Amino acid sequence: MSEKEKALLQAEMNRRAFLKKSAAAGAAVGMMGLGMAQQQPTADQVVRGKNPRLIVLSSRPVVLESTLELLGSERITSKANLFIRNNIDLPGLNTTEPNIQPGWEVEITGLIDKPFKITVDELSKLPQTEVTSVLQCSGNGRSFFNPRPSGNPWTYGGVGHVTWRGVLLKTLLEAKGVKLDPKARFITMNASTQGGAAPYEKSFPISVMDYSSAMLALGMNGEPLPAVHGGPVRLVAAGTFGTANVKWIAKLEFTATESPGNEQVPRYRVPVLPGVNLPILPTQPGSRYNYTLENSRPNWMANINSFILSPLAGASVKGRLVEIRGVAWNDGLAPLETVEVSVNGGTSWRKAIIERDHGKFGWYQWVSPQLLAPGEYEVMARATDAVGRTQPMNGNIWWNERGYEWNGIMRVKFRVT
Ligand SMILES: Nc1nc2c(c(=O)[nH]1)N[C@H]1C(S)=C(S)[C@@H](COP(=O)(O)O)O[C@H]1N2
Ligand SMILES: [Mo]
Repeated sequence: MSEKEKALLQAEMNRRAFLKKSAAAGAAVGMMGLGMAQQQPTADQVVRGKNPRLIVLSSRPVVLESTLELLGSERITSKANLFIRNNIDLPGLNTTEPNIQPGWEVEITGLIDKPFKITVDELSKLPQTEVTSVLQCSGNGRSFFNPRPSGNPWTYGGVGHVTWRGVLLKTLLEAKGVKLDPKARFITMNASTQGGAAPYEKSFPISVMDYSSAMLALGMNGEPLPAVHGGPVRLVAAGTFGTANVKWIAKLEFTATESPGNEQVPRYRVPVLPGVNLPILPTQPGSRYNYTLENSRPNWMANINSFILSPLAGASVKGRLVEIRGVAWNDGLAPLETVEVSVNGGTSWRKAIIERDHGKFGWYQWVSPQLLAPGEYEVMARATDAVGRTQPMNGNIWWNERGYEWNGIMRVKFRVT
């Protein structure tokens, strides 16, 4: 991280600490019966059942950020600790309780021979599939871009590791004996507009049915899908960024082209040069870009990333044997091959031990035992997959106007005593 990035991060941390403090002070004042108009609510006040330690980036629409500490405290992110990113809130669903609506209908239409509607109750009777995957907002890490793009100032907590259960789209089409028109190239999804909610429309290439276990998910972590995470039914395509994993799904349309809606373009896209094989076309930091369907691509497959979850920044740990721990993942299209750890500013790297994986779409847990004398350290981690995709030392090489898809190498300063 450059001095400038560090200063930005520090300023953000100070701002958050201040917001937290003033929220606590506000609550105390409230309890004394004095009331306070401008208090910042805590996460559990914004969404019932959430951990109050989540960071409230916005209370309307709801945007809650998790923390590295919470992510490191469990193998599967619990519904209390999972981040939330709503562009549009559905009224009455700000709770982690299930949204029991067996009669909720999903319309399947567009370029298929037999359009149909199916209820949640019928879906629950079809064969169910489970998949553990990383759900991540494509804006996660945005705060580390320099200059900082506008948008929610996520640091690392716009991500979680979740087990979904639902009906694969392939299974659904097969069960219904439905055939796709060869002109169908995209799946365009619409969220419910119940309660007067604004429309939310997103497209995926149709191939997510094959490579991403695209499903209509009814369950999360062994329970019915929490209302705030899309219950009773959401689209989940493992290995993709969060944005097209449409919650409260009402319609799924097979289309020849991407949705022209605002959520598809200009939002949730990164610059590309057609025909040039780069994940993101590097643009001048701070510059503007006129996003079209042709000169950009949507955030879909997640890029490779790794987080250090222990020690946390600023921690004091006992030497000499220090276990550095973390997680790493990619889009599931190629196996993750190595996670390397450096404790000397990148001069030398040592392979971490991959302790456990959770299937190709989940995250891998890794550990790197290091013998460290007392002193100050900065540790870095870098994941690489079998097709050579890896994380840049300087994540800012992918600077893009809207601040998507950050995967710069993480650096953590801590002390060994
Ligand atoms: N209906 C609907 N689906 C949505 C969104 C939304 O605003 N409305 N936000 C998307 C974005 S940008 C993200 S990152 C994920 C977040 O999922 P979560 O809130 O369950 O964590 O939901 C996606 N699906
Ligand atoms: Mo997102």
